[in-house]
Amino acid sequence: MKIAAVYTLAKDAPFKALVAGPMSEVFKLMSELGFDGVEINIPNPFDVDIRNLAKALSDYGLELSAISTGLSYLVYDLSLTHPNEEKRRKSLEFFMKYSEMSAELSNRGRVIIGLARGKCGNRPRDEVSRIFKESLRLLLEKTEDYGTIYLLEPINRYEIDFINTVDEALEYVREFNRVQLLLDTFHMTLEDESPYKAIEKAGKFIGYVHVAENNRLAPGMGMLDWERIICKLLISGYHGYLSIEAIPRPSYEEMLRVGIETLRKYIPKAR
Ligand SMILES: [Mn+2]
Repeated sequence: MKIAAVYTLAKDAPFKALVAGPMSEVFKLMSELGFDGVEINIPNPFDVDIRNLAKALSDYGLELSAISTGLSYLVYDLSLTHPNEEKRRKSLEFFMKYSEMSAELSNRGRVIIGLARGKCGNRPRDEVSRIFKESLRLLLEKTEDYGTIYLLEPINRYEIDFINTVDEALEYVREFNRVQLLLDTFHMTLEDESPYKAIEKAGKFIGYVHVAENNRLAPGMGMLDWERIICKLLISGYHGYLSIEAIPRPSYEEMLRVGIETLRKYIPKAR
């Protein structure tokens, strides 16, 4: 298993469970602490200096673990199921660009579908689900050459009203190749019977994992049993990234340090 943490290039991002700050400082610390990769949360993929990013990753020996996309929803109100067709089209363009970037920066690329799937609001769930499948089909078709893996993340009901549980997400993951499950220990604690059982249920469909405590602080600062979580993941056959997506308290430095120390304790040495 490898360890990453979520970092954003955005200043004053309206989402707080991540690390923000000067890229070279953050990457340097992550590299010193022994992180394998970094997940980058990008509000606007058309507004990124890819060369600079690629250089920073290589300078500090970090791999791009995935690109997260929730800020395209929070900042630009774009989503794959937006009631407004123009916004939907724009969201698809963003996702195509995320996919291109991700293929450029890693050898195929993983792009997260979290909040940017959009919400139901007043619309019936079936209708939103139908639009979502249509958008997914288009996106997969247009990104076939990149081979991007899309990571669909169940998110708790206080943040979005569409695809909250692992069960709900499984419907899409089963139907589409190149769509895998992103399990988030914080969301699973709120929505599923237990995060441990949800991991069992998700089994071979798990493509990526976000880790944070029940209170969304770094692993080691809350109530979850990390030995049990890592053990369940390994039994499911998952050997990919654990990406720390936590509120940077008391500081991002401390959050990263405690997070990686806690996880390392339970990850078998031979990786
Ligand atoms: Mn997450």
